[in-house]
Formats: sequence, structure tokens, C-alpha cells
Amino acid sequence: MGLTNQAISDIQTTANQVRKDIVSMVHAATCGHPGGPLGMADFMTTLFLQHFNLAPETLHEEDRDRLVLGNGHTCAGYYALLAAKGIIPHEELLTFRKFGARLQGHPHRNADMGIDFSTGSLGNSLSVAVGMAMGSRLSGFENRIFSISSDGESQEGQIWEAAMSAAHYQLGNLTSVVDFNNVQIDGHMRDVMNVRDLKLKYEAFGWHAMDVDGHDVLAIHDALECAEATFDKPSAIICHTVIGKGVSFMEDQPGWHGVAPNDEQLAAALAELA
Ligand SMILES: Cc1ncc(C[n+]2csc(CCOP(=O)(O)OP(=O)(O)O)c2C)c(N)n1
Repeated sequence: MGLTNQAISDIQTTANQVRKDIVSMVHAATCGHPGGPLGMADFMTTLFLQHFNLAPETLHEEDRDRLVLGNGHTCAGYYALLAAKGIIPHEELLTFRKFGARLQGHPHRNADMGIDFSTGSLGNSLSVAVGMAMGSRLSGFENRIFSISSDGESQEGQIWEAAMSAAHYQLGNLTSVVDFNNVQIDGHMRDVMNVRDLKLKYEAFGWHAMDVDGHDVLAIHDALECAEATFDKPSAIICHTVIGKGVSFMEDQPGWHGVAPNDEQLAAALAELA
């Protein structure tokens, strides 16, 4: 169906606000992970604004879409989008990682916030999503199940056990999105543990797989539509992103995987995102 120029512009505007929220939240918390969610902001915003049907009015509907954010450490962007969708108050974002707050450093399952699964322990996400997709199909629901994982998470064997199951059970209602930013906690993938061509790997497991520029809103939208039109097998979207995207001094820098910006760095980041 494509996207109108207005829809693309709305996504880009929201993604920019999400990026500002991410750096502000991690700065206020004095700890957290800014790099990953900055890189995923364009994909996540396209998903939340155009595809994932989570909204205040659908929050408690059993057959709404479901999302498992496997790389839970990137949740600052997830929370910013829950605020953008009117599910949590925008002011709540600055409680991120504070003692007693709902917005912890890794997502905690919460029906009132539409958070479908507690994550943070890497490697489980796709297995959980496979279970949800099978459950939805058994219930006769027509919803979609989205699993988001990272390239670092793809080093875990459990991801591939889940991939094998999803193809075996022909889970056409499942989309696995991989944030392929080539960076993990200890450095670049090529130096730590190269996962190589994830599209080929998913295809070898029997999936419909696509490589996508994770900063091209239209390409992301097209890939999600393509996944939605594939019924006989699960779909994988390998999202090629740049960690820290939008803040020049954080881009492609493994050091920004899990460090908070100081006051000066926050000001510089917000100036770039203005
Ligand atoms: C099972 C497990 N082992 C280790 C960790 C610690 N850990 C947190 S983030 C991370 C790096 C994961 O790589 P990736 O998600 O690709 O990093 P990013 O792209 O966000 O920098 C690790 C090892 C964890 N959360 N879970």
C-alpha cells in the first residue's frame, strides 16, 4: 500500500522525539543503554505508528498484536513509544530506572502498559514469541506476533532452536526482527563473534527473510507489509542499523552501548536532534 509523504514525515518527527527522549531518559537515570534504541528508533517508530496495533483502546483486547523485545536493554525507546501512543504519560519517562518506578532498565511484563513479556536475559525472546504465535493460532486470532532481537542475541543457540520450531509449525503470524547494528557489548561483531549473513541463516531454517535498511522508513514499512502478506511461513526482517544513529558522536561506537551521556553530551545530542 505504500506510505503517504505525510505518514513518512509523521514517523520521522516521532522518531526524532523518541531519540530526544532516549538520551534525556538515560541522562536523567545516570545509567542505561542509549546506543541500541537510538539505532532502532526508525524501525520501532514505523512499527508502532503503522503496524503494531497497541493503543489505549486495544490495550486489554486478548487478540491484539503482541511484542517481545528480546534485547530488553534497549527499552528506553520502547517506553518512549508507549508514551507517544498515549499508553503511559510522557512525564513518566524521566522516572526511567528510578527505584520503585514502572520503567525499569529492562521491561517488566505489565498489562496496563501493554508490555507482553519481561526481558533482559538475552536469547529467550524468539522462543517466547513462537509460543505466543502458536497460542494465537490455536485461539483463532488474526493478530501478529513480533519478536525483536539483536545481532548479539543471535549468537545464542536458543534463538536457532526457536527459528527451527517456527518454520516447522509454519507460523505465518510471526515476524522476527533483528537489530543488526554490528555492535555488541564488547565491540564490533566481526571482532567478538561474527554472526555473518542472518538473512541466509533464516532462509536456511525455512523462513521468508528480508534485508532492510533500518533507517529507511518506507523500506521498513514495505518489509512489514510483506511479512503481513506471508501466511505459510514466518518472516524475518534483518534490520541494518547504525548504533547511536542521530547523535554523531555515538554512531557506530560500541562504547555507547551502555553509558549515560553527561550534561555536556546531553546538550550536544539534543542540539543535533533539534
Ligand atoms: C543471557 C545474557 N547474557 C548476557 C547479558 C548481558 N548483556 C546485556 S546487553 C549485551 C550485549 C548484547 O549485544 P547486542 O544486543 O547486539 O548489543 P547492542 O547492539 O545493543 O549494543 C550483553 C552481553 C544479558 N543481558 N543476557
